[in-house]
Parts: sequence; C-alpha cells; structure tokens
Amino acid sequence: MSAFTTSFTGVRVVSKTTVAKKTVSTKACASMDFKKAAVIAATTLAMSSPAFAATIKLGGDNGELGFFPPSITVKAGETIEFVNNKAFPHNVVFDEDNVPAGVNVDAISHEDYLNGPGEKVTNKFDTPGTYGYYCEPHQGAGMAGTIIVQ
Ligand code: CU1
Repeated sequence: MSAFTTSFTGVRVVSKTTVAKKTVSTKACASMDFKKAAVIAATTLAMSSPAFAATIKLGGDNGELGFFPPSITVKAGETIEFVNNKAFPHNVVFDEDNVPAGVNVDAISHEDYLNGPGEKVTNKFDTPGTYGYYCEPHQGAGMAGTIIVQ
C-alpha cells in the first residue's frame, strides 16, 4: 500500500515536469511566429507603398559615375527608389561605419549588380540619422552618396 502511494506520487511529478516543458516550448514557438508575422507585415507594407519620397539615379545622364542627387534628405518611414540609369553595372551598399547605431547594413544593402537600364531597388528608412552608401564597382571613382533621415 505504501509502495503504491510512492509510485503514484512519482508519476504525478513526472507528469507535471512534462507539462511545464511543453508550456515553455509553446511560448518559444509563438514568439518565432510573431517575429515571422512582423517581417511579413513590414514587407507587405513596403511593397504596397506606391509613392516614393525620392528617386536616386545610378549613373548620371551623361554617364557620370555617381548617384544623382548625391545627397538627399527624407523623413523617417519614407521610401527611396534607386533607378539604374547609365554606366552600369551599379549596386547600392551601405557603409557599416556610416549608418545610425543599430542599423544592419546587410539588411538594407543591395549587393546584386543592376545590369539593365531602369532596374530598381528600394529602401524604406525607419531609423533617423545619416546613411552613407556607395557603389562597389565604382567606389574607387567616387560613386558614393548620403541619405539623411529626419
Ligand atoms: Cu556604379
């Protein structure tokens, strides 16, 4: 009789532990789903925004190696469109030493070369500050720009 009681208590303890573990793993899962949902929501928002605060040409109309305009000021939350113009290939790479603290340059850079006229990439800027960026193939020729987000 005494042995049965001890055994029964033991089973109950194991059962409680299992429930506790399940609860923890469910919370972790919910947190990951929330992050995924937030990323999808942010992406959808950026894609559904048709108006751009500014357009920056990659390469001047006469083939100059630069971003035009080279410096631009926008408000936080606005989207800039980069359009391939002349003298490509170009790309848009943000300078990790010249962006606001906490901004991930890998997440906002467009390292793939734009090879055709009119090809576009866009960036939405949520964090205020100064963003320096450049074109990798033409960095040596001074193809760089500045975006100020207020
Ligand atoms: Cu370039």
